[in-house]
Amino acid sequence: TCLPTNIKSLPNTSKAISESFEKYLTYHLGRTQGCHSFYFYEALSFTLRDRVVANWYKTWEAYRQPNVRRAYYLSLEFLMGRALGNHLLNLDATESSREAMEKFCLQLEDVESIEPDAGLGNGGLGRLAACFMDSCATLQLPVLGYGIRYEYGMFKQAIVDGRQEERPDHWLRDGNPWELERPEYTQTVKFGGHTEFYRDEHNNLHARWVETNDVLAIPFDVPISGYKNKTVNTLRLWKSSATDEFDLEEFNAGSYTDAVAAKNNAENITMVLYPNDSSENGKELRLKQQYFLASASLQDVFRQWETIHGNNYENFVAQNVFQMNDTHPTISVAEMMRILMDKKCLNWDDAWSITTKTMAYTNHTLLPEALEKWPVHLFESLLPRLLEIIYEINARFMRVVQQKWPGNTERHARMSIIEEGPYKQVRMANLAIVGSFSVNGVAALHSQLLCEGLFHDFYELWPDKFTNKTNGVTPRRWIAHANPEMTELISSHIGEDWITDLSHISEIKKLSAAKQKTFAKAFKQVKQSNKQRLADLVEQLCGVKFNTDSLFDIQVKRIHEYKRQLLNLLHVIHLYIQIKQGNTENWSNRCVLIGGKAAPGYILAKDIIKLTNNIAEVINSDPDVGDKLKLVFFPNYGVTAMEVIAPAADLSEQISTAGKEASGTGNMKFMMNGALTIGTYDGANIEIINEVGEENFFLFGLKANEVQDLQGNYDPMHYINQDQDLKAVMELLQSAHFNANEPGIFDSIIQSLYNRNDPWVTFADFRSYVDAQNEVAKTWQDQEKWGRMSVMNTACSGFFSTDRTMQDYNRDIWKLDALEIK
Ligand code: DL6
Repeated sequence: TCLPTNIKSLPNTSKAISESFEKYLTYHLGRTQGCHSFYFYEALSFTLRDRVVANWYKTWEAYRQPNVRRAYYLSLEFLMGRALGNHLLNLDATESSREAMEKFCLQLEDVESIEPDAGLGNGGLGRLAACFMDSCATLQLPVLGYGIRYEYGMFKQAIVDGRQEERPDHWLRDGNPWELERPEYTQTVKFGGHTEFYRDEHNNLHARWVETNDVLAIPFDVPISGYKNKTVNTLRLWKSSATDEFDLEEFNAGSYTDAVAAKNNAENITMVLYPNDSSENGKELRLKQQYFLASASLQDVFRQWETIHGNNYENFVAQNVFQMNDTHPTISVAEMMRILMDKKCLNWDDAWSITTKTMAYTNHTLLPEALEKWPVHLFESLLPRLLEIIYEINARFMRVVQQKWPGNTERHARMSIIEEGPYKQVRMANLAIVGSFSVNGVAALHSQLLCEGLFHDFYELWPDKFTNKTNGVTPRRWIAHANPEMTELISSHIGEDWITDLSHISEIKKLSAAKQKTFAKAFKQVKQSNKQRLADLVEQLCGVKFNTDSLFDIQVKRIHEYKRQLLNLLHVIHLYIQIKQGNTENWSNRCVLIGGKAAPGYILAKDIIKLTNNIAEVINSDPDVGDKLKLVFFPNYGVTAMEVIAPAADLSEQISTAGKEASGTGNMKFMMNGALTIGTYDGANIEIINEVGEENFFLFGLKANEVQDLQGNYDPMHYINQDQDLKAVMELLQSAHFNANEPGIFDSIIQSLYNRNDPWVTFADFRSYVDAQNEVAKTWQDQEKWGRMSVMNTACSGFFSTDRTMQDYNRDIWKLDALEIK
């Protein structure tokens, strides 16, 4: 053919955008005015997508060159949120699109608000992956994301009678203009069957996996544009689909419908995201999802490799690196071995050398219960060939351990990839560590605790494998997009460089005294206007009026005992008691907002939501309380909600039990947007303190080692007996004041707090938390001081950009060259 290979970039002028918009709406979508507003969003998205296609194509071309080293980010979760606003920002097309929309009497913000969140993740881990993708494109790093195109994303949380109800999130129902189906790159993924051995013409023994149930993996590409550059990276999401072959036996036996129905099993693999963030799922379908992602993605990488290099894998290590996001995709280690040995006919040693030089693993948790293990019997039936390979990896690894620690059977048992016991299990973290050249944690303390605790044995064996890579968040979404007024203000003082190099944001500190003063004043005004935006949303969603002069005190994250929303609630009850007792001299009015989803099977977390709503109802309707205190549970917290919440926060609650939160990234979003943090010495809080100084942070609570020492000696009554405030809070809670018509509903929460084995030691931190909160209230009285501290938080947030995080990964692990797209 003589089709053009040089696709031309399209102009971003408002005229060009409005023409294209009209064309899409009219001719492609066949709609006119009066149609459902989704079509406006769709037409504008197609218009914008057209404007990334040329550069997308060029980026692929550049990455296809023979010597380009590439990284692949393998993740079961990418919590992308909305795409349109992000591309508008990156393409510098916001104002021209706004103008274009006005021609059709549409508000750009209204059109943007129609887009459903791509909620393909649970929380921190998935959102981190999304921020990484953004930073890699902006830094022009050749990184390809591989994930799953879940038909149903993270459930929608409805609050009914104060309780969480889960509603399906069929985000793809109306179509997704941001994806491009690529059926030409479909892969086949095998399940079931058994292994067969055979000899080739040179009498070498090989294995092949036969009589399998095959499933097709169809890729859908999502463009990831860099900020005002020409790089457009790709997030490749796999959808499962049935192969065209029917079960002929069943078909011929007349069970046509059964034969067709069996195909549903294949389609089900990518149907739904598992909504558990910190406990393993243990479900067969989940293991299928993990293998499906690993197999399809690795095959895709080999396909691309072979189109350029044929069957020569000599340089494969030099040009490819895989980053596994938690244990979820770590079956990739065994799958890589299978492909290299069974498909490419390499011997074990060569295959193992390639695998262990290209795989890298990031751990995201310190909770042992979140480390995935899979029953061996599941592997046996679902992935028999992979299990054989894992056994062989383990046998060889155990020889290394035996050599290093001869006869130390306890250590051998701990390090083995296979856990013995009533039923054997495959330990995915052990497989990941053994199969990778790099293992990293996500904050300094987390990485240190991994080496001292969970992964200590492995650290002793391979100390050089372990590093820290402190998390970050992308300043494009979390400042430039979410907080345009603050962006404008900062840029007007220090220029725009900070958007792509956040270390520049510290220049705010160097402004002349006079400029600092005007800056601080304007900064406060911006905060006020963002608070109004949130107050309006809260009123709309919760029916509660937030006074924007009050301190906005915010805790949004997954609901979990270790994150200690309960500690926050105990403090709220304490404040309520103070108000009722008239102890309100020098009072600082507060609006407390708590939001987050609970895993559907996590009953106690769901009770915490109910408790929040019940307390809120009592407080918000008590005329004695008025504006002194408000409490809301913000429903259906997610990425888009955070874009409104973070810019409006005065106080960010990061109050996990020390040693339990791997990093936290919400803390960084709040800090960037000028919130002060009240927090424990945990996760990335520690690095926040290092950057901003303890004088600009409200630190409280036990340190990780103190929490550790307390385990086994924790006596909740000790704290109750010596603290009248805590006693009063618990008495009120136990008196059914907040559940007058629902007796006993909070008994399990109360019991958990009184439990001597409470791993989260909530009572132990109550006093220092309340003291720190009193300090917060006192500081709030001095608005000038608060304002200075607030500016300092933004000015010191430079370290927490994912651009820095990606540069750290790249320097130490990936070693990619940035590629400028011309
Ligand atoms: O690394 C991203 C994010 C951290 O910021 C959180 O501290 C951590 O809890 C989260 N981890 C997970 C995985 N499982 N668990 N628990 O979501 O990762």
